[in-house]
Amino acid sequence: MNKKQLYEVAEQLMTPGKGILAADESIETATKRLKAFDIESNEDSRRAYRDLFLSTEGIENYLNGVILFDETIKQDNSAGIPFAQLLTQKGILPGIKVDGGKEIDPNSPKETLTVGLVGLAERLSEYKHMGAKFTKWRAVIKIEGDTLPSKSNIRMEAKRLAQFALVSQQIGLVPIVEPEVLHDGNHTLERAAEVEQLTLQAVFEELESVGVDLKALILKPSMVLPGKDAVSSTPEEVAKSTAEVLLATVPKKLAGVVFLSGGQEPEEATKNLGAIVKAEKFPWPISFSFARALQTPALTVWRGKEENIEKARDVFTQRLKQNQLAIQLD
Ligand code: 5MM
Repeated sequence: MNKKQLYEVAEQLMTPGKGILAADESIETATKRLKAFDIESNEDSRRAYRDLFLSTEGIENYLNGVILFDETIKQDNSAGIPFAQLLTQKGILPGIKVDGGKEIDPNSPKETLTVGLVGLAERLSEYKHMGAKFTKWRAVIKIEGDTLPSKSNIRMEAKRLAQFALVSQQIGLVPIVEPEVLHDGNHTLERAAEVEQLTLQAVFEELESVGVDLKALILKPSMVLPGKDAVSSTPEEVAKSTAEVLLATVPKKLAGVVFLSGGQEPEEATKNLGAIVKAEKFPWPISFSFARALQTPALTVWRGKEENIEKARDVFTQRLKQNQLAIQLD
């Protein structure tokens, strides 16, 4: 493993003033997103969906990286340029989601565990040859009353995230670990903070125990939010809780933190991001790695129609600009 190259990629991914686009929805999730606008989901419509965002002019002014999905990294844009090459030409680092989705947790059937460790090293080598510079693995943590998440589920997810990160660094790709604490339910902000803290504690214990180099690792956490069926909190409250949890759990030497949007309204995610960034003086760079909060407004305009592409791309660029403004420190 060439550490210097890993550090350079991690630093490039965290270049101040820009973020990372998560264009890595699995076929199942992409189908759900397209169906919501009556767009049929097939290989070509999913390619057109990716092309809408990735071929938008000027995205390199807002993005350091884009996370792709397996199908997408093997596809071309409408001008016949492979997506990974297109991004590289724009000076944006292409990355790849490498988890294989979820299975039922045998110890706690209401919870899931992320799969994909079998054959991971081989798959990562292939993606590296296709131009990927970084990887991402998502674990899903569900809150239900005081009983979920179970301690064993958090521990198993943390172990798998650590294993993924280790293999990724061994192959020469910078890992992004994404332990997503779901926003679903009616839990309080305090309960969300408690679960986020337990989760991040376990994740960093496992990362350190297998020897992952934190200087070549990026964390993609949830913001600390009350459940979406509970009374919402102000951006200041969200920022205070999120900052407290991160400062208590995330080691200083980490390369950076990029938040997911987690199904918040796009504007809400941006406001919360802006409040978090300004809440404290953090020891690591902070930015965004949104999927829905960047893409949904443009998808609403596009609706799969050629004649709407230009307008949809303007809307996407506006969302990128707003998030860029949110992460600026004055
Ligand atoms: C939580 O989802 C990640 C960030 O997206 P949001 O900003 O919309 O919350 C996202 O990168 C996610 O991991 C991918 O879309 C893959 O998700 P699936 O469910 O398709 O594995």
